[in-house]
Amino acid sequence: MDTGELIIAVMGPTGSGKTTFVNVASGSNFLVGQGLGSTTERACMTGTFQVDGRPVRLVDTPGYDDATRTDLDILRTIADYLTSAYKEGKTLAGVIYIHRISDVRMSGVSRKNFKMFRKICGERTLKNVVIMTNMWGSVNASIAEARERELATEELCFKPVLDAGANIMRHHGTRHSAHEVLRHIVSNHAGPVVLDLQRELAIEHKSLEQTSAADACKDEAAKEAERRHQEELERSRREMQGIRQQEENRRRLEEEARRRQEEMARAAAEARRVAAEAERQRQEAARQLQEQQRMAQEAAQRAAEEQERQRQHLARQVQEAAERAEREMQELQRRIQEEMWRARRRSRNDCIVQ
Ligand SMILES: Nc1nc2c(ncn2[C@@H]2O[C@H](COP(=O)(O)OP(=O)(O)O)[C@@H](O)[C@H]2O)c(=O)[nH]1
Ligand SMILES: [Mg+2]
Repeated sequence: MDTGELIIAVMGPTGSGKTTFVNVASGSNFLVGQGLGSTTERACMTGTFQVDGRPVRLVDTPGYDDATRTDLDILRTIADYLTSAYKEGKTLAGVIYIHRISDVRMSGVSRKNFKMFRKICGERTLKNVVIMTNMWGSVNASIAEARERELATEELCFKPVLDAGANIMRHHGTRHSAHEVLRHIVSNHAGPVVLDLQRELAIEHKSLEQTSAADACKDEAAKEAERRHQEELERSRREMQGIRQQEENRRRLEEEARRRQEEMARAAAEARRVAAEAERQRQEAARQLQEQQRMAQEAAQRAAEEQERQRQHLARQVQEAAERAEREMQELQRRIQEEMWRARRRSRNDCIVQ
């Protein structure tokens, strides 16, 4: 059933701006991602709009991201849509793969998305593929141009698909710029494009798991499992390190507390020793003072006794001197008395003689 409509699928990593581009180009109002939980989960087709007089519809698709769903789950969503569209005769005219020029380098998620994209498209459809860079306004122009050159010339980036016929174009966020990109596909259109994934599923009747895209998914899933395992190991290692660190911190704190306790005990013992020494010195000083007082008292007593003794000795001497003087006086008086007697007698005798 060829309705004359050209259907173009838009693919790329989550957050690359697929829904924004689809809305700008078609005037649709699909939900644009603003954070977790607001990404496109199913493939959805816009209404018809005109590019150079040709009816065009765009298919917005979910991107592979590590956060919410498995790669195979997302591939199944895209595959279901593409297969039923193919069976309904809604063949594609081309595919746009979006890459943010603001990305400093192609991250693991970007590479995974691009690898899956290549598996979905296959080699034969690449001339109907446009690698579209956007977000040019978010980065310095010369840096963006250098990145674009690198993306176009690096084997690990877009070089292989560009060599095989794909084109790289810029989108500047406007409807006009979006239509420039679409115009390129519309003007290149030379018949229905059957992607490898559509061929394998709708023509070769393979199961999804048998397709080369699912195969790549399995690789990715194994890598993803390995990556998660490594992350888990790393987390456990960090946790162990954290526990060891905590243990070490606890041990260090305990050691510190023990050291402080010892220091405090030492300081308390020293304080006790100093207090005891001060008490001993105080007692010694008191004892010395008492001793000195006692000695002073004894000396004073001795001095008083000596003084008394000397006073008594003196008094005795004075007494003795007085008694001696008295005796000598009496002796003298007696002698004088005698002399006088003697003199009186002599004088009486003299008178008698005469
Ligand atoms: N600066 C800038 N931001 C954009 C552009 N396109 C999309 N965005 C922003 O990028 C985020 C993801 O956009 P969205 O269209 O949901 O990406 P999707 O996950 O690929 O569909 C949103 O915050 C958009 O506003 C663009 O061209 N320039
Ligand atoms: Mg989206």
